[in-house]
Amino acid sequence: MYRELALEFARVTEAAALASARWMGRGDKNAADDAATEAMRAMFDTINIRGTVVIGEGEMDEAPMLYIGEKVGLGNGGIELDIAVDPLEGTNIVAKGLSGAIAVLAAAHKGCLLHAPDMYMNKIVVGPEAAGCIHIDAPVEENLNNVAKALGKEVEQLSVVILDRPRHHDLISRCRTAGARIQLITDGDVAPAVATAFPDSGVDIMMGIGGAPEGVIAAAAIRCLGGEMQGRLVPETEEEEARCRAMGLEDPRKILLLDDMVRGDGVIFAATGITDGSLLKGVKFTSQGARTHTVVIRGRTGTIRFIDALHRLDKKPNFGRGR
Ligand code: VTB
Ligand code: MG
Ligand code: MG
Repeated sequence: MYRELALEFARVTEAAALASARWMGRGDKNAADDAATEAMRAMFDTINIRGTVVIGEGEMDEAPMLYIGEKVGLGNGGIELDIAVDPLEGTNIVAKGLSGAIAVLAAAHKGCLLHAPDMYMNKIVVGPEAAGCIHIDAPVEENLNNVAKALGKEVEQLSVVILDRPRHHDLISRCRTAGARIQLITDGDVAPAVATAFPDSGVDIMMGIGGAPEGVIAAAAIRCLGGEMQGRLVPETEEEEARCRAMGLEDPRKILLLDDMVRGDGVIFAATGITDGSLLKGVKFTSQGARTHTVVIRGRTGTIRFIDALHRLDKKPNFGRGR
């Protein structure tokens, strides 16, 4: 994977973040999502790659842009890549002006990303220091104890991120009984999953059931960062089970390890904050333009770049608005 692409992909998530940040708190999640998607789509087509969206905004008949199977990039002779996108991860977050929305993508060599269908996935994620200390089927108390030990902390000092949903009632109460601290989030489990790999982020573990596409995107980052993630799809209908089989998973409920979700280290992950979160600051508009905060990670070398960018919107009136 060419290293120049890291900066190109940072531009792509910056554009999506800038576009959707205009919709913060305005109560219109679809407008925020459309703006992000359009800006991301336009910026992709300035890059010399032959990309195929494998995780995107839906199937061809339901999403006008960045649908699964769509080609992105300039095409002519560029490297062939599979791309997973979530132009606005956390539509409700932006609509309400809450924290933790990001624009995010992961790119890998063709065939190296699990084509996760749009269904639920049970996930458990930790950073490098606690890699090897979790098991998705272990009792939650055991995982908490083992992670605390690996991080040199008390269970009472751990911080666990869980989506605030009725389906997590039992998980939440068991974490509380064990004494762990919890951050319940309204939406957006990708950013906190990635944050587990940053010891000063305030997130030690992310667990619970969220989107499968988001699971694979988070797995790309965790793979680059040397953390550990385990997942299990949660097909809820026979049709969903059939979809799992169609994508090559004979047992739809098998445990998915990092290798099953993201193969090889030819991976680039990029995310830009839209609203403030544990990993990234959100977009800020000033008299000078706009400021964005992005992280780009390359699997090959493991280099993590945080990019603090000032965008002169007066010089680029269309930047972040589609083109
Ligand atoms: C999950 C989670 C996402 O939406 O997909 C969630 O992974 C949807 O879950 O980060 P519900 O059906 O319980 O609302 C997000 O939170 C935002 O896209
Ligand atoms: Mg989205
Ligand atoms: Mg999402």
